[in-house]
Amino acid sequence: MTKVIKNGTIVTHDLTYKADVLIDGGRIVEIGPDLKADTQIDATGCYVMPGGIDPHTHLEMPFMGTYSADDFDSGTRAALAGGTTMVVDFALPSPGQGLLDALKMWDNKSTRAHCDYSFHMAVTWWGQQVFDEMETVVKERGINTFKHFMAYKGALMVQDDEMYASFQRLAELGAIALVHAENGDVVADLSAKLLAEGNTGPEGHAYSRPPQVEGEATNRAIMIADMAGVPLYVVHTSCEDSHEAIRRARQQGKRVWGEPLIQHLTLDESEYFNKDWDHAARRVMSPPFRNKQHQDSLWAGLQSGSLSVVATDHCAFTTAQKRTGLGDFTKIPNGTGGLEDRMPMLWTHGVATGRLTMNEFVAVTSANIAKILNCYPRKGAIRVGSDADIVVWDPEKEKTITADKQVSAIDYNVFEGQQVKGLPRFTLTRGHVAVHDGELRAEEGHGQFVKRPPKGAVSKALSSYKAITAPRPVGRSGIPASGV
Ligand code: DUC
Ligand code: ZN
Ligand code: ZN
Ligand code: ZN
Repeated sequence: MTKVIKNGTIVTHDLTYKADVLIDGGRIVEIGPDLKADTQIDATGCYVMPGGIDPHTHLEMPFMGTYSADDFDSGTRAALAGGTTMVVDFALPSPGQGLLDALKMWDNKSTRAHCDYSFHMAVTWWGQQVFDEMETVVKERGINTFKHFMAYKGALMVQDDEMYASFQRLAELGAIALVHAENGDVVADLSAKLLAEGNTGPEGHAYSRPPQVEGEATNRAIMIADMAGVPLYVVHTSCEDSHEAIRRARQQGKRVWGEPLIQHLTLDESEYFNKDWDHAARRVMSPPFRNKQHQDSLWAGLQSGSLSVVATDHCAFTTAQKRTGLGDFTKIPNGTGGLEDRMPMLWTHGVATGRLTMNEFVAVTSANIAKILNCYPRKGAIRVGSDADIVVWDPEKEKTITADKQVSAIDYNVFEGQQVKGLPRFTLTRGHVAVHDGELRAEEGHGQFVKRPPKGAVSKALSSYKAITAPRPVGRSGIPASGV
């Protein structure tokens, strides 16, 4: 059964033009005028864009004594409802657990996915097993991105020597290092002091994670990545302090990318001072929301290209789950939703305000992500041969965001009451019409795993220092970092 999308304007990261799109077998097979097919999708008045890719989600993740409430069923349905056709989730070994063992758990959870997906692998501890299994993860499983938590002391956090050893291993494998960049030692100390002084409410969360803890960790990660010779992707860049470090590194020729979240672009720290405990706690995430100057910095980064992608860090908890932190902000599960709202919110606050062009919108919601993560042009493109992951975007369609009507399994929405203009009329996942005139017709299990092979070595930044004559460093567990 062939399908054709007719009468729309194709918008990709580099081009805007009128043409029909012919789909067969889940792929785009022809682009041009007057194409015919078995069924027709009317895109009159709409933009035909690559479906969004959210490079940062946590679906059904064990975290802070509970599990995030959206799983691969509700999470990927929410994604499709908002025009996102691929998510990249984090496979998270518990400390001591093997990478391949953790991957099995994520393989099982993801069988329910309604749209395509991939995984990043988290490195939550370091040892011979992790070192060895990394090769299989990269070469056999097609996962080329490994995340390191510089925060969550006593749980997920890795030390600098572990991070350095891991980064060198990734450099050998041609993979990319990801970091959650916050100084976990400082956060732990500030948190303890705040609690001791009686600051137990959600605003304590924001006070315990000032922009400096993020700026410091981002700078440190950039320097360690440079010494190891590995490209670096900084997740949830939320402030100027971190953005500045990324900007500088990029100017120096280093392969460093920054990922602001839609939440940090559109919500600010005043949310934590709301007198309603539930309101504030529902918005507790790490890093926390910042002030207007930091928001302006993030928008400027997207405009100038110093920041590359917009994600959600979708990690949704119900109000009941959040309430485990009543009386102690350090026990509020960290995370907010956003999968369904990222595209409409970014369009409304970015494109409709003139801050981003439509092509830049496509770049930061799909094409750049696909390029960095190495699944372009299968994803992130409207090209012959690309997967038919397409959103038919109606710039005139409006709604008010409300938890009552959302797909996500939680009982509130951090964007509650926001008016958005610009929504999917149709969303196609590998040719299957999952959103039809705004109505959701997703299919459980339709989603497939997307392999992302390593890109290979990158050329060295001209200005970067490399300790060529120094002895090869040894990881904390005594593993020679050279990999032999
Ligand atoms: N931050 C969150 O808010 N939740 C999940 C993990 C993270 O880093
Ligand atoms: Zn994180
Ligand atoms: Zn995250
Ligand atoms: Zn189908």
